[in-house]
Amino acid sequence: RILVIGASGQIGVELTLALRKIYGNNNVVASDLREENDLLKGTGPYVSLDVMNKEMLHVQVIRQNITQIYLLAAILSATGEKNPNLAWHLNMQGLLNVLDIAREEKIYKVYWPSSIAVFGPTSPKQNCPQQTIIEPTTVYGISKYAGEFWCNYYFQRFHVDVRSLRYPGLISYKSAPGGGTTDYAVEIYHEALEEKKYECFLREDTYLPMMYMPDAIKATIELMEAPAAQISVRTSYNISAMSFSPKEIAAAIKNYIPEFDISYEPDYRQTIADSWPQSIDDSVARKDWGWAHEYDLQRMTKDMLENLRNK
Ligand code: VAH
Repeated sequence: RILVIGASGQIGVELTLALRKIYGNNNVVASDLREENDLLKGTGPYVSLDVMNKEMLHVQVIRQNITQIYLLAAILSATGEKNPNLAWHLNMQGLLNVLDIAREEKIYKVYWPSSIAVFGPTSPKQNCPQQTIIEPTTVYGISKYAGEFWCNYYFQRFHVDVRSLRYPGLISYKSAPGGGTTDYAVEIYHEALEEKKYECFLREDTYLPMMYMPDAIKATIELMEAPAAQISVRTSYNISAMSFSPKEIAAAIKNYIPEFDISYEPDYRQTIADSWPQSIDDSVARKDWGWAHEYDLQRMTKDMLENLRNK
């Protein structure tokens, strides 16, 4: 059975629903510190779980007959800069608790997301490669990069089959994002529909690597289902779909809501965004396990606005 930790978060809700569709509702146990997200209610088992409580986590893994763990609980880049110690402690200890239990209980597979936030100002800005100079300047990026090496260590030393993806900024309509620098790209759709205007916390020309949630979920499932022999990267794979700026996403929205107006008030998150690459080279993931994205900015915008209107 699969345990999803952080199941009520932006990725967790959609990943839990996708996994339940594939493996059966009762075979996917959703868990979070927070209460069950409404979209999950009635779709399968839910347990309250604090990933920082290693003993409780271990009890649940045994009691629920868990054979795979997806660890999504984390503090993201913007929130992390306000709470550096908590971000480091949760992001790092949460992963170490899961990896150690996976080793002890011989868990079949573990998934843990990294992020393009591992890259820093000294990494190439365009087509940032899988391996390059990587000097993160946010606590979130530091914790994700350190986590990548722990994943590789547990694979090499203890043969834990842990797999990871460096997600770009993720955009979705089913559940709210959780304190990231790329959250503007989600907020802008809601505000465009509700207020016909949006005050963006990044400069209009801030290009960032982004991906629509259906592509991120597809990549996660495909990575986890790929034969182990095809996995050549045991830190974390670059994956990418598109890059755009606030100006470009605003223009895409204007095609549907002509009166939509955007203004710009950069805040502390501008410094974080400026430290990241503008585009990512994901050729290793495409070569190793056939990764290919399906959504570009236009197709995502159409889908986002249609679904938010129906909500
Ligand atoms: C964040 N959404 O903004 C996350 C992600 C690349 C961005 O890691 O922190």
